[in-house]
Amino acid sequence: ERSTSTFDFASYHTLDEIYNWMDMLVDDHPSLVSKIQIGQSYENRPLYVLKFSTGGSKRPAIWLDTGIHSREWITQATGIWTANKVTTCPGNYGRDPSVTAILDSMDIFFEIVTNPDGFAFTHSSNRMWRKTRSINTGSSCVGVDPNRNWDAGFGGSGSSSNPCSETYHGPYPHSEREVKAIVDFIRSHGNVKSVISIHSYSQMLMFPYGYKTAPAPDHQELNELAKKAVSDLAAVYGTKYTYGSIVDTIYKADGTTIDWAYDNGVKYSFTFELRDTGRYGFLLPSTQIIPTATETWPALLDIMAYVLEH
Ligand code: ING
Ligand code: ZN
Repeated sequence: ERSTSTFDFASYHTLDEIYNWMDMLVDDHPSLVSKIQIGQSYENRPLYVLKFSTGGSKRPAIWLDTGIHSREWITQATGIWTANKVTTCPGNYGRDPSVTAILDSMDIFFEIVTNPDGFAFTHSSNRMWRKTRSINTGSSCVGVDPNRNWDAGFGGSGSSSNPCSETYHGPYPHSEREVKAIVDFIRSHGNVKSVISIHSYSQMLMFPYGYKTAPAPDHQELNELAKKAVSDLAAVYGTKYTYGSIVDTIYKADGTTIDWAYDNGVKYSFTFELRDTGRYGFLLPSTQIIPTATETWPALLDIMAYVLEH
């Protein structure tokens, strides 16, 4: 591959292919996109973030992550399509008025392969791997759930203390390098206004809280924005999403990304569960990559445009 114009967005790709594609994207759009490394994974893979920026310093920022659960392949694939969308006409910076307005005032940080060790393992050994690949002292079971490892209700009943569980919270908050790298990045940046963390599957758009049933102080506002976003998503192909707080919409979940973000001052914190509702689940056919990404785009734009205005 020498150029992003020949990359196959309708197929699932390996980690090496995705990391090579990132370099092509930066090479093709150097005034808009750069690649930063925010840390290293447990197995010492680089943790890369694409930065979309038209200038300034520490502009208000949107954080997006896909693939924190490695088996949720539709999310990394949607991430690739979306990052490309921001740079390629139509609908890109300089052509789409809402993308242009967003990037005239804000930066977007996009971590596409948030759990690279797990992702490599889904290709090499076990397609259904979800967690990190950390070795757990005193257990033969590997990995921590990186969506239970954040310091927001850490260790509660919506997570497991058993290292063999798919929802093992880990030995202490932010024990996972993949999580700590994001915590350190968001803290040191200091001007992140929105965190959007993308999972699959279930077709849901959720906001805090997951660790408690009490509504978030901004519940009503977040609910209205989620309602608009799922409506605009459904307008594309009729795909129905439910929405609401995590605890009301899916289940009690402790130590999640967006609860940590919200409790650390990021008001517009959302999490998507992309297609489908279970027919294929994590094994969503690659024919659905472009339709999934296409319908998700207006929902993402709704959130980003709203953050710009508030
Ligand atoms: N489900 C999510 C999980 O981590 C979720 C649901 C997402 C809860 C975001 C809280 C926040 O259990 C999947 N499929 O990962
Ligand atoms: Zn997930």
